[in-house]
Amino acid sequence: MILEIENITARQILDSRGNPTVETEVVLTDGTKAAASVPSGASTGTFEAVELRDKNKNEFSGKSVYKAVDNVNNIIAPNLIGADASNQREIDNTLLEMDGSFNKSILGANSILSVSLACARASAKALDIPLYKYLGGINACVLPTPMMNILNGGAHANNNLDFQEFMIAPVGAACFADALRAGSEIFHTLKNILNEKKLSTTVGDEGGFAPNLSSTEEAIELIIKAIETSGYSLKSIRICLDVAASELYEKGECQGGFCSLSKYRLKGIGKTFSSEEMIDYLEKLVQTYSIISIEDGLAEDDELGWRNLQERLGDTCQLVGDDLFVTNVERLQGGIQKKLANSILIKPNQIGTLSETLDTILMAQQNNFSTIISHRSGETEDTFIADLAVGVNAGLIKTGSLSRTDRICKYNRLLKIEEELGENAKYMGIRAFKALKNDEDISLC
Ligand code: 2PG
Ligand code: MG
Repeated sequence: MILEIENITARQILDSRGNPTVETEVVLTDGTKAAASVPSGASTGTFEAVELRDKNKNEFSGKSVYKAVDNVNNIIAPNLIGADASNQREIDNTLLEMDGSFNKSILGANSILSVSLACARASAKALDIPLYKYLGGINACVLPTPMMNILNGGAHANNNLDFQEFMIAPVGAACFADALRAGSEIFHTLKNILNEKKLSTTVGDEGGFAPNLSSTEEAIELIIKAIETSGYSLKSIRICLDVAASELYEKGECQGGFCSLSKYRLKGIGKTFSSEEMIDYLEKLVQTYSIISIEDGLAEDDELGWRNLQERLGDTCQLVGDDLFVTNVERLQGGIQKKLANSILIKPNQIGTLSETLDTILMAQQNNFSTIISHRSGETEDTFIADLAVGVNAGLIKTGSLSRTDRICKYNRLLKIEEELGENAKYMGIRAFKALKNDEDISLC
């Protein structure tokens, strides 16, 4: 059966930050219509595929995406009309060939991804199969353990927290719905605690609170208080961090035979660390607070540092490459060979097509890396990543805090999927964190 593409049209819409992004609708000859929109990052990795923006200062501060929209409507669409939308590999290969660059800078990863995802969604709809099942078949059954970002800092907030994300993971929950309930309760308790301390309860880009605090430690201790006050144990709710260290990194420069050392500048706490000192600092945090996951603990360029970090903490903590791997199969392969990390963040718009995203996930899973399907800080109401997480049995998802619909819609989609799978749904809790030795018996309270 061929699911023939009749038409493809893109438009410019706004994301959760009010910035333009691309939405593409695919229409099949049987009348099926489906759309997909793409998110946008703030702390983007240097090696990500290119997000095409018009850079015309007079429109949306240079952020409009009319060119990307035009590329879909006038270059991509004519080449794909008549193609089989369910032949994802062929669709994606055609998109890659049409672009021809190594980083999708010609057509733009935003235009390419919107088409790639819309084709998958249209095919699922035409076949009357839920998207997660279309992507993963009868084996798609694992509901991801959510890593919920309840305190925002770094590039996602205008407070003084150096680290970007302070997350809670309900590893002791019996199912996804219970995990979400725990997250919501802790989020609201944290709000009360911040209120009592006369700290700000306004939220950052991913819906987590963004108060000014004196240190990373203070942020973690507030979260611990919120967990315990909500009646949960620190075994069942664990803390995860995204340092987003590329944002803190100042690479050493060489001039006239003299080289300055690379360093991490933590303005919030007024400290500057070498790579080694940064690792010492992270190790101390892991030991003090039983942190189970650190994303981008070091910068994308600090390869030697990553190797040392993995050697030091790789057996006790999930070490996640985000800017380091940018969902790129070649960068991941290098990272596996060099033993740089034990986990990868998966953001489809970092690489630009669904097929390439699936290739990277497969390589990670075959090499015992945990996979975390992730949103971007600028999101839309599109819930594709929720279905993707279940479709590939990723085990983990990162899609923000417990407020704002751009984040919550993904959680709500997962609730529905869990309901639909019924007894066949599996929630792995702590076992999704492959790097940890999970012999503990953990229940929620
Ligand atoms: C990250 C992401 C998502 P951004 O660093 O992991 O949380 O942020 O989309 O800004 O890159
Ligand atoms: Mg990150």
